[in-house]
Amino acid sequence: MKALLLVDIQNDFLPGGALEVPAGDKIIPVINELQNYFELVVITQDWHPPDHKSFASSHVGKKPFDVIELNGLQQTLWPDHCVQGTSGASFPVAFNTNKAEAIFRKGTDPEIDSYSGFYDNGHRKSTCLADYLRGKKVKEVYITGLCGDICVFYTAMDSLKEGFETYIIEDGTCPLKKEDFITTMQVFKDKGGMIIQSGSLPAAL
Ligand code: VGL
Ligand code: ZN
Repeated sequence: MKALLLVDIQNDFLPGGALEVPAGDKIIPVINELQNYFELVVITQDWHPPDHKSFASSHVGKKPFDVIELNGLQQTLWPDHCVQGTSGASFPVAFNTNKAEAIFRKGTDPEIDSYSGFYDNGHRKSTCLADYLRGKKVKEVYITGLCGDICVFYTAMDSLKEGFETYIIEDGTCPLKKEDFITTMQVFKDKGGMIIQSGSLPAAL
């Protein structure tokens, strides 16, 4: 069984959002089309409480993109984004979410960030996404979404660690920083990950 995992496609990561990914909205038609090729579609949603410690606003004298130590981990501070229940945390209207069987929320613990859809950044708590996929007999995981160099990358690395054959569909992702996408994708490939284009999928599946 193959699963399509749609990572953090939320208003705050689109142009005009609190943590906007340049041209992030370009992936939406690609992702809507891609879902036709998969029996199982799963979504992750960044879902922070308003006082999340990954927000610069939670630390006196800090500004977005400063780096601090948080509970033993290095933490980049972000603008407030994907706050539970806000329009920024919602899925864009153009994004078809009807086919998704499950939504895994992450980043809900105010003390720790969670870039991966599988675990928090300290690998301390699991979202049970891996168990869910194994329960559905999934062997191959295809990953798309935002941001390509952060949550897509960390989700893909955990997917490999969990033993899934893991693909990133490049034109179904978009990075916050292009140069970080190049370096992170090399790390992903070195660990056995595969990068493909959406156009090659219908034939490959
Ligand atoms: C993300 C930074 C902070 C992401 C989430 O979805 O890539 N990046 N929270
Ligand atoms: Zn976040």
